[in-house]
Amino acid sequence: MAEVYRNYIDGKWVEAVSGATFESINPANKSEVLGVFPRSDHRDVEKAVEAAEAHFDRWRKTPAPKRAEIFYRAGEILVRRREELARLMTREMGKVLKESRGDIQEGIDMTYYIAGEGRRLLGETTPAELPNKFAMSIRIPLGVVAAITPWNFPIAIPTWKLVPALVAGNTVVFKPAEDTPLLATRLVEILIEAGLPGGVLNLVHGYGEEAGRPLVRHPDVALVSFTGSSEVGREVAVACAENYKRVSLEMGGKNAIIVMDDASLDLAVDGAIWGGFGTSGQRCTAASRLVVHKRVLKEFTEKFVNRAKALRLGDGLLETTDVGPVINEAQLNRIHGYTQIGIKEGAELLCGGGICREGECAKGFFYLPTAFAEVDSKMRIAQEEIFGPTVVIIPVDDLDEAIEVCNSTKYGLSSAIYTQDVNKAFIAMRDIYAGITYVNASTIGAEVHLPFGGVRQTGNGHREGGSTAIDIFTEWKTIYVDYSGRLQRATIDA
Ligand code: UN1
Repeated sequence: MAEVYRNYIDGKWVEAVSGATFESINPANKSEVLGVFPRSDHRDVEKAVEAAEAHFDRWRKTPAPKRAEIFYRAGEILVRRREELARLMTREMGKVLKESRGDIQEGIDMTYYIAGEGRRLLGETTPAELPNKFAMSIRIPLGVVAAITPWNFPIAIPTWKLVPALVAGNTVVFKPAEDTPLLATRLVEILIEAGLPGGVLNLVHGYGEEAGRPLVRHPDVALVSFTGSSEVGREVAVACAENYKRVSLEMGGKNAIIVMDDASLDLAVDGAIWGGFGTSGQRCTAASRLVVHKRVLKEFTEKFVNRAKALRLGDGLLETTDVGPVINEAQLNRIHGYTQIGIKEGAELLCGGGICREGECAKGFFYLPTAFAEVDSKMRIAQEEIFGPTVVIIPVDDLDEAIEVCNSTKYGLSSAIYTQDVNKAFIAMRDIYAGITYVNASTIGAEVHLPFGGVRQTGNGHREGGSTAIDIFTEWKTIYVDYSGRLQRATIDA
């Protein structure tokens, strides 16, 4: 019997009001149920928002360095439990163990990094234009923050949102993806163990339509921080607009690696394999387009396809596995649907292109690493985010064309160029329109202390991580103190 888990509302572990539940299963082995979770609806959301609202005043008045101490302790617990959590992550989400370890490490890094903000949360002081007057700006929290997170980084991405929101003095209602509720529960348990007071962070499990939607629409939620698909992100933004709510969105990508004719090809192939098939391509930063100079197209393609074909699919817990399963059946079918679209569009299938049902793979949701050649940049497989192990190769004549192709989707998260020519590298850094550009490295591997996010339909102008993380979760307040003891009129008396 799988263990039954609960929501965490106002400092108590509680069932959903309806009593309904859903299961979390192992995508590498459908018959393994990791837990049973409350299938929450608007009633649970209302209780959670009410609790968060009730605790806001005390939490915001707790000195920020004190708030932050909790997160240093949480970081220590994460370090201690890294291996256990990584193994659990691989079972719940599927990615191979070394990537799960990386996910936890990213969560640790973000937790420590943002805990440091407890002793900064910097504002500005600047001279006033009038004598005997003081001017400064400070950051203030917003109130109740809704954090809605995806399944592909079950610990890292929640830390990107929860830690800065809480260190800045907000209270939070956390609605994690329904595919990875167990890891979300573990993270909340760790934060409680570290000393977070009940009600400051509330956890509501469930589906987007039933729990996410009422959370986003709740009038007492001040800010929604969402990571997920562009379709859902648009819906979130529209709902927030109706109530003048703050919203931070981190959505899709169709990231390109440009491979120039002077590139170190082996290095570029390494980057393309890692970026394209790591996490089974289920990263918003995945390298799903390879934009390759025609002079090296044949050699690059050969090397890339040989490597792709040699990747071993399987349970991510096994040392021998290179690529784990995809998250669920719906995604598996969606990915396969794109293979059929690619074939219909006239692209040449080089490898993969099918669901793997052999041996151990029959137990889970496995898709063969897939590559298409002869791809035109306008094809749907070159434009739409597949979120699976599917990579398209687009030939180009020169750097100008490569950059044009790179910039030709509605997204703009990550990008990369492989070249040995410093001039070309700098042109790419200047002209690729994206939130992140790598030179001689793949499109994945963002570090927590730099801004993370994208242009166009990838985001809405915010950046998680970096010094910019705090901007999402605070408002600016400008303060003037006049100590002259008389009426002084700015812009008039000065
Ligand atoms: C995501 O795919 O949603 O740079 C985030 C990377 C990771 C984060 C990815 N550090 O690929």
